[in-house]
Amino acid sequence: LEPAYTFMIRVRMPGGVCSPAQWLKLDELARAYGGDTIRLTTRQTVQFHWVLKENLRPTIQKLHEALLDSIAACGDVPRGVMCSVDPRLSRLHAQVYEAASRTSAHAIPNQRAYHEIWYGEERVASSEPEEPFFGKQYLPRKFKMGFVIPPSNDIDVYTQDLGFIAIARDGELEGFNVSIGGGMGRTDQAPETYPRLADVVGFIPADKVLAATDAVMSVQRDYGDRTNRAHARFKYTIDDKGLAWIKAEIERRMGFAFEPARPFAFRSNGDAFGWVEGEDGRWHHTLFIENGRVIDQGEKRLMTGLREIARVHQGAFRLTPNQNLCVSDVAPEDRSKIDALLAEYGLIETRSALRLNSIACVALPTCALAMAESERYLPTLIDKIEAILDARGLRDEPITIRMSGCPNGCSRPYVAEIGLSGRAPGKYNLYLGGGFHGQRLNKMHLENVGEQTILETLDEIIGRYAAERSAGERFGDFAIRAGYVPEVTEGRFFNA
Ligand code: SRM
Ligand code: SF4
Repeated sequence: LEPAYTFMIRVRMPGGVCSPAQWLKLDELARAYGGDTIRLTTRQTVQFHWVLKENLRPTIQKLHEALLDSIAACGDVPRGVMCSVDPRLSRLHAQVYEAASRTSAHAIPNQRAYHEIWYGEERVASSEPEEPFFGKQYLPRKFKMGFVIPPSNDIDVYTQDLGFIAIARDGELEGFNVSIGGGMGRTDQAPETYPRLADVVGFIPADKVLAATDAVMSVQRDYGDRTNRAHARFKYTIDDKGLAWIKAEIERRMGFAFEPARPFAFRSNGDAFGWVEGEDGRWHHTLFIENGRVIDQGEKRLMTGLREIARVHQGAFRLTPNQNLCVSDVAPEDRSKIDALLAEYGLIETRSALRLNSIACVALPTCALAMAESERYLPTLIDKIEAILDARGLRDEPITIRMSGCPNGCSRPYVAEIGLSGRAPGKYNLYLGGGFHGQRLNKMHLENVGEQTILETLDEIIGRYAAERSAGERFGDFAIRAGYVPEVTEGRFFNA
């Protein structure tokens, strides 16, 4: 008798957009095979945990019925392509989303093996012995791409291997500033590994996105380190070869030069909660879903509520890079229907600005790499930090806080104003000084500390922040100005 092995399935969902019908399928599969819960991820998609080995094929086949798959959602391939959610900019969003989903379709490996294994397609021995772009093997390591629409940096574009920053005039997309070389992953006690923020290398017209994607990915394919996985991400290829060399090589492969980068400005990397009206007059409601966990719990019946919304909703669902969900494209006359369901299932709540800007990775019990709790612990830690903020009148002050159960950084903790990465059960490194809209790495302030030390430390710093901050000064900026951590200007200096 074989042990009851369980698996995780991650769905490919470019830009986090799915239809209500697709959501109903995801919900059905979660109830049938996924332990009655859906997990929204930091890259705008859905994961099922607890899928028994014998249920893998039925799950993947039923996803297929809903035009969903898990191709390139994991592995050394171009991963799920992200796209800003901001629903207000309807016209621009449609254009940028189209570019993101086209890039996803273009970049994923073009082979039939997935279809043969999971859908039972007949194997044709002579078909495509080698993948046309990747060749005999995939990339040296995972490769992440995202499209962002300023002023929101919700996708944390500087943490992507390849980022496209939309540049528009009068709501019409002109092209993208291209950023390369972001990444969060690092290893404790291995200073040669570090998070790195992407560099903006120039501007390309909108019709050159696929050419740029191929050129950048091929440079990493050909020059990335295939001998050491801890040093194989594109960020290390760039630091080893030099940014100027990499940029010139990309231009050579594209067959044209980047234009100078065009001006843009980010304001935050969080989500806009509640109802907002798009420029096309349709409405969008973003729901806070703590750490992306969709589940029925007591009065708050998220799983059931979203199912009931999907049954009546005529628009789309958009999963956000902050693990939240936007019920989007609601006609004005349908708003009251959605409001009634949100109220009926206990989905309308008031939260502190800290909690609304929080992210935790999955970690225990399903992540085999976890060294400490994350998703199951951050909410209670935030309860305690909220008490500190309340005492200083800072409940509504947005501060970004992100926790990961190990140094890999799946919650992108190294750009948070308060970052925590797990070292051992109950022990975390505390990082401070990240940029509010993801523009600056943070720096370790305390190593391997428990809850009491974290709270005492934050109590002191938050107390000083309340008393001494200058007008509009962000918590991360204050932590640097007050001398708690030095500013990190480059990933290479993160461990210095
Ligand atoms: Fe991640 C590995 C979960 C976003 C950096 N990540 C894992 C695995 C698959 C563990 C494993 O390899 O055995 C985790 C599965 C846990 C579980 O129980 O489900 C896992 N990563 C996640 C998710 C679900 C976290 C979440 O709570 O939302 C995110 C899924 C995103 C998606 O939909 O595709 C997730 N992971 C990220 C991000 C954030 C991002 O991409 O925006 C990062 C940091 C950015 C980056 O890649 O640099 C990230 N995950 C890693 C790494 C470190 C990579 C590195 O360069 O060192 C690993 C480990 C590895 O690859 O060796 C990892
Ligand atoms: Fe697992 Fe570490 Fe990623 Fe958290 S950060 S999901 S613990 S690999």
